[in-house]
Amino acid sequence: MLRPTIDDARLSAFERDGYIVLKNFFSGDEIAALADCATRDRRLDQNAFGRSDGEGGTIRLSVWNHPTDTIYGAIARSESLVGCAEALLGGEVYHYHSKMIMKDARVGGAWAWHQDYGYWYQNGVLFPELVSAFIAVDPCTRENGCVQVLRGSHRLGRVDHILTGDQAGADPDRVEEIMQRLELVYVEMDPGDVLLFHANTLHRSDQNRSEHPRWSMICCYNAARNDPYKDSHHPRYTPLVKAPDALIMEKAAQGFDGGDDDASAWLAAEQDSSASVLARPAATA
Ligand SMILES: O=C(O)CCC(=O)C(=O)O
Repeated sequence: MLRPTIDDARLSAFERDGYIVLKNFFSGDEIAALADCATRDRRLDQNAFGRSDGEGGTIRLSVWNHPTDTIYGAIARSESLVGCAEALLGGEVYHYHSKMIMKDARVGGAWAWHQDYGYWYQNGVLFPELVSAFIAVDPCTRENGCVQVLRGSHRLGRVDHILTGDQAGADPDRVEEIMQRLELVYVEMDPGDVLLFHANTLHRSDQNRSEHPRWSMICCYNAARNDPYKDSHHPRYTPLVKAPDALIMEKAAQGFDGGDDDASAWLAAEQDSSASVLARPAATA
């Protein structure tokens, strides 16, 4: 299939807005295979953890550092997707981690306004030269809590983040002011669409109170030249071996039954510590 690529117009849009949506990046077959594998994958479920959203809901997600020998790894290593990350970051990238956000119908939690670099800064990453590829597994709508972005917010630089519930969120006073000046965009997506966003783009999403799940897979890439100066729970530079896109359907055909689980691949809740080193706001009387 002919996938969208990063041409000059898209690169300019990304540089101006801090995000870009590539429609129909993954085919109907590929995304159906991903959805099928993910919903049947016991290991994804067993390794999932919850994070309180500070609004009475819980976010459920699974996180892994290295692309595994599965359909998830085939997607994260796919020549097309990695090619987009390279084009946006201007050079070689490596896999920083991937995650599945399982925002289930009626109970899926909200995400507070944040910049990913607000967390990753803590991990010894010196430049905000990272990009996240948010892959819609289900339709993402306003009703089921699609991602919202503040257009152009990547140009603010890094905003201070504080803990709310178990989540790090950007300083709310500052966000309130920023919202007066920047456009709020609800990024509604169809399955197979990909939202690529800059590490300093402010984004959030509402709880899912609808009858429809909103699962998504996010692959995060760091520029190879931006190797963190210290160890953290996410990897330092590790060469990324790109794979032909055709591997996605090959891996889908292998399914998830049997096979060895690489227990070290998954991150436990207590290891996902980018947020927890941040300060809580001072208690008020
Ligand atoms: O899934 C969402 O709605 C947002 C996810 C997100 O912001 C993140 O993983 O950093």
